Amino acid sequence: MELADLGFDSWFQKKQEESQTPDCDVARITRVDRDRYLVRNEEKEIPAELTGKLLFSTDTRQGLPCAGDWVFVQYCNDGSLAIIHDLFPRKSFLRRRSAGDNIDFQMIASNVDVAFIIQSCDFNYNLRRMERYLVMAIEGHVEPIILLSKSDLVDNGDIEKKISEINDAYIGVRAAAFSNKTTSGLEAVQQMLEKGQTYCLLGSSGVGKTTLLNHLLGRDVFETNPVREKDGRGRHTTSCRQLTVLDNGSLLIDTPGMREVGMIAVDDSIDDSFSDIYELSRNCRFNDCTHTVEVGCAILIAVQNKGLDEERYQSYMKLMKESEFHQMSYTEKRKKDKRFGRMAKTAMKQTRKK
Ligand SMILES: Nc1nc2c(ncn2[C@@H]2O[C@H](COP(=O)(O)OP(=O)(O)OP(=O)(O)O)[C@@H](O)[C@H]2O)c(=O)[nH]1
Ligand SMILES: [Mg+2]
Ligand SMILES: [Zn+2]
Repeated sequence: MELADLGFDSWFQKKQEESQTPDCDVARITRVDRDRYLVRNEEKEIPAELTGKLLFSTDTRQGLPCAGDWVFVQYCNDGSLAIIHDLFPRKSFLRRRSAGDNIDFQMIASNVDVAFIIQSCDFNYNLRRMERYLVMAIEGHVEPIILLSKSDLVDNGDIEKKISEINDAYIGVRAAAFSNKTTSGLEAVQQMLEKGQTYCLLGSSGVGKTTLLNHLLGRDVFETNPVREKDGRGRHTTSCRQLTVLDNGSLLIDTPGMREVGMIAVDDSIDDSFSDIYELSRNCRFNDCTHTVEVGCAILIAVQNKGLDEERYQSYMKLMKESEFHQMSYTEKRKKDKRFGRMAKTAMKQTRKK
């Protein structure tokens, strides 16, 4: 395998020629699991570590490697360990704002050509959430394609209605439905994948991202888990971001379903520090509960019953508001462009020009 097969194109070659790191090799980050990394080179996939210099010179999270990054490495231990000296500039990226922090971003993946924004046809389908992902892709110069999964759970009329709704709302964005269960529509998805191009699966937990990856691989390589029956919510099965090379030579990054509280994508670390509240929120009656006024809000009930500290609830809501504020600025940007489609089209043209 050559670097080109992993997506190393003339854009990156040029960056390499311009770089100040001549005595290093080049590899691509295939897996990030907290502070552990895997990289892939022409021959194999091996563990990697950051140099202390890189670690301590980076004061933002987005300065650290993410899945899909190209990096400058030196090998040690007979080539069984890579030391990451520096990152290549990113041609494109998927990232989201860290809540409670005005400037830092959490990187999801980089150097992605196409983002598959996946929602299931049943509980998970939601145009507003879809829009957040679309903005994320377009701002990162990534072409979005919308995929509706679990088409087996609804009838054909319903699928057609949803697809035309999406086509009306987001002009110029491709949308298709498929089922991992009946395999209907899977061939069409397969045909979207081109050799040497990088794709990223985005969407809530339980929509079937990893099941799709396993299908495309033709083997059950990665773990999947059933969703909760009453509301179709997933169990956060995939826990790290990982790039896989498919048989047809395309590259696919699977990601953990994003935790969305009240439809706001929040930073994992905040979610982690409020994991008790997060767990409670899974029992709210409505999927898009804002935890402020809703009947059947598990968080409000817990506050009332003194099962959850009122102050803790307030500080959680404060962080949520901040993150919502950031998201709102996206919507405002969008409003400036009268039509989302126009914005999408120009963004994609710019991406192709690069
Ligand atoms: N009916 C139906 N079930 C599906 C389909 N695709 C996936 N599932 C089921 O949905 C559940 C969740 O699938 P996963 O692939 O683990 O979902 P995921 O998006 O990877 O979830 P996270 O890793 O938690 O983000 C599994 O039980 C799958 O068998 C589909 O097309 N139809
Ligand atoms: Mg998964
Ligand atoms: Zn609630």
